[in-house]
Amino acid sequence: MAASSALPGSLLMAALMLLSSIIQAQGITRHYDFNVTMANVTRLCGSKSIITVNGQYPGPQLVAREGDRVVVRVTNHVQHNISLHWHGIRQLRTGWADGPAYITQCPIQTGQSYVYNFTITGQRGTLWWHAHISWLRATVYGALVILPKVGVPYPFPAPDKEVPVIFGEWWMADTETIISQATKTGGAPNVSDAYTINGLPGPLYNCSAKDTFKLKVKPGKTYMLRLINAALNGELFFSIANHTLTVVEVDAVYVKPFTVDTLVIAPGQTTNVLLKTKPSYPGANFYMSALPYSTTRPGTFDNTTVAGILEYQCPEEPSSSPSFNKALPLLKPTLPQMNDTNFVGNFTAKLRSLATAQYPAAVPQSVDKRFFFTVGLGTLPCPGNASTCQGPTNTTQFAAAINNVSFVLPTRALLHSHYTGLSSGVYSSDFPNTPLIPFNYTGTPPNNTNVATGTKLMVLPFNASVELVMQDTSILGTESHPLHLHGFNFFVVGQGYGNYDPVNDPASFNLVDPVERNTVGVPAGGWVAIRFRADNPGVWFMHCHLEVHTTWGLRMAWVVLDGRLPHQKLLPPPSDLPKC
Ligand SMILES: *[C@@H]1O[C@H](CO)[C@@H](O)[C@H](O)[C@H]1NC(C)=O
Ligand SMILES: *[C@@H]1O[C@H](CO)[C@@H](O)[C@H](O)[C@H]1NC(C)=O
Ligand SMILES: *[C@@H]1O[C@H](CO)[C@@H](O)[C@H](O)[C@H]1NC(C)=O
Ligand SMILES: *[C@@H]1O[C@H](CO)[C@@H](O)[C@H](O)[C@H]1NC(C)=O
Ligand SMILES: *[C@@H]1O[C@H](CO)[C@@H](O)[C@H](O)[C@H]1NC(C)=O
Ligand SMILES: *[C@@H]1O[C@H](CO)[C@@H](O)[C@H](O)[C@H]1NC(C)=O
Ligand SMILES: *[C@@H]1O[C@H](CO)[C@@H](O)[C@H](O)[C@H]1NC(C)=O
Ligand SMILES: *[C@@H]1O[C@H](CO)[C@@H](O)[C@H](O)[C@H]1NC(C)=O
Ligand SMILES: *[C@@H]1O[C@H](CO)[C@@H](O)[C@H](O)[C@H]1NC(C)=O
Ligand SMILES: *[C@@H]1O[C@H](CO)[C@@H](O)[C@H](O)[C@H]1NC(C)=O
Ligand SMILES: *[C@@H]1O[C@H](CO)[C@@H](O)[C@H](O)[C@H]1NC(C)=O
Ligand SMILES: *[C@@H]1O[C@H](CO)[C@@H](O)[C@H](O)[C@H]1NC(C)=O
Ligand SMILES: [Cu+2]
Repeated sequence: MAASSALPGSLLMAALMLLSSIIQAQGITRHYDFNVTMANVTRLCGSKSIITVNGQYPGPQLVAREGDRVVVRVTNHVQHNISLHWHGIRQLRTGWADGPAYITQCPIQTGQSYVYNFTITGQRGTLWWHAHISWLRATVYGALVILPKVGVPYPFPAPDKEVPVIFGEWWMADTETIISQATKTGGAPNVSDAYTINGLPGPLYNCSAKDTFKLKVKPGKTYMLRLINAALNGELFFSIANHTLTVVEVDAVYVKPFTVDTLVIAPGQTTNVLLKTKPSYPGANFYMSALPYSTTRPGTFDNTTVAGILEYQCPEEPSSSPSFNKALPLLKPTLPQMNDTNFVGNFTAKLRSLATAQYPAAVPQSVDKRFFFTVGLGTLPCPGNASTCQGPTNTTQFAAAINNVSFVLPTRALLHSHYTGLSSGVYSSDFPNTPLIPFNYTGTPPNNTNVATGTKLMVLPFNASVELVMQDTSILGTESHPLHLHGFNFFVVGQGYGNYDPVNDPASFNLVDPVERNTVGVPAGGWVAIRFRADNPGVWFMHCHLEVHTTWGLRMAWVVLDGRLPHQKLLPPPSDLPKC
């Protein structure tokens, strides 16, 4: 082809590419159709009818780019009420699409549809979506992958392949029966029978070897694992035998890379890691394993181990050949003891924001509103009589609270009540700033462990700079609580063990490059300090992401008021918003 005729063509091509990158920079709309349906799934030699999206378990992966609009039409074909939450999505001014039932919306009832409509602004990485009503997220969850804008590279070497690795929890029995039984007896719900990787329990359980996640890899490559902890109650240690993991991102925010043998991931958290495979065929297979981190009594949590297999493809065999690798030695990782709180503290202390010009850490340097919340367990009078009560004593049931308030879900949605100014009889705006009765939070627990119940919210003016210290308590035992805040990312500026010291501890706060995330573990017997800017008007749920604690009341909500300018106000509700 002559140069003279090629020139206009390539100019046209360049113009088209420029045009498409402009369109891409503004984002496109991604449509998804989510039918909530029942499906029969067999695990551990037992078949069970579960709630799913589109019959898939785990649910479909949602992929978008930073800047895109996501429109998900959810239709409920099952007998249970449902709502879906896009975990970690900021939902700027679109709280109506956030999802927690009775907080930002009424549930989608049988036969109804609701369209979740939101944009992804200033976020890229791994998040996830899950049901946000009762315990339905046990089976209703999936990955939410946010790619960077077109032409924007990762701030680390591009991986050869990206793979979602979602941890879950499997019960042989129906999870709705489990939690309603526990609520009736006041006792702790039955623990799960297995942990899962991408829905598969793996070879260490009875009758489960065929349900094993296998990651087939080639030597000398880099894989990015998008780790998501979708387990209901299990905070997890994760490791791959004879391989290291380089952490590059958590909760859809890049971090300064660091390399570990074992990492910790709490329910609600996501972590992207780079896995470099060995330079040549190693002649072995490797377990990737996860087991729980818990400081509670044995028997009160699922203490089993889930394993998947990292399988190198044999260089002599085509990748489609039957599993040649079966006869090879299988190497297992060494995981910490299940109660190794020091390991968890050391790991979380390594997390740091990138804090570069392109990815700055916008840590609030001054504070307008300061709060101190205790988070932990407590008791309430048992719902049954002493002969049927299965709580911590024969007259008390398990409960959990923030600043002694065990949060009761309303029967109407909080966001709509706030928006319409009809909060009376739905919620009150008197959530306490600090515990009403201070005590030695991590010392001998008080004699009266009963908590108060209520639907109390904390009101924040638009754009307030907030510092919140969350303190674990020793009432019924110290425990790590992964607290998740909807509508915001926050910076983890400090953490420590024992009681928070408001005089001396702030001196060690990191206001330069603290990690930015949406779910943070309040250390067992310790405290964590976070900062965020209340720049997103709406009603935002904050709760422990251990589902058992949320059920017991370890939850509350913030009301962030509208600002004065038009773009600082909550948008009006969509016309199909479910009613209750
Ligand atoms: C959802 O259900 C509708 C009606 O039953 C059907 O037309 C549609 O194809 C389904 N979508 C998916 C993704 O299964
Ligand atoms: C699940 O299995 C039961 C019992 O075999 C059957 O009646 C039902 O139709 C199945 N459900 C689905 C969604 O396949
Ligand atoms: C989603 O929201 C945008 C902005 O409000 C609106 O223009 C669009 O029509 C909505 N899409 C759907 C399917 O509701
Ligand atoms: C929970 O465990 C108890 C004790 O093992 C058992 O009696 C009960 O049936 C279990 N509940 C469910 C829903 O399986
Ligand atoms: C795996 O690690 C063990 C312990 O460090 C070492 O002895 C062994 O040679 C390694 N094997 C492979 C195949 O990398
Ligand atoms: C798990 O807990 C059960 C019940 O308390 C106990 O019998 C078992 O030894 C524990 N297993 C491990 C691996 O800790
Ligand atoms: C952790 O558990 C082990 C084994 O049960 C026990 O020996 C050890 O004292 C526990 N450590 C802590 C810090 O509780
Ligand atoms: C945690 O870090 C401290 C100080 O660096 C070290 O002494 C300790 O051994 C570490 N603990 C664990 C479990 O890694
Ligand atoms: C309840 O517990 C108390 C104190 O532990 C004991 O005296 C009483 O007999 C128990 N009652 C029943 C019905 O188990
Ligand atoms: C709180 O309890 C802890 C653990 O028993 C103890 O070490 C500490 O001295 C107590 N603090 C105060 C202020 O009493
Ligand atoms: C609990 O009650 C006992 C007996 O009344 C009292 O001696 C003790 O100080 C109380 N403990 C606390 C932590 O209030
Ligand atoms: C579904 O939600 C509505 C509205 O809150 C409620 O009235 C109804 O009882 C719920 N249905 C079920 C089956 O839980
Ligand atoms: Cu908790």
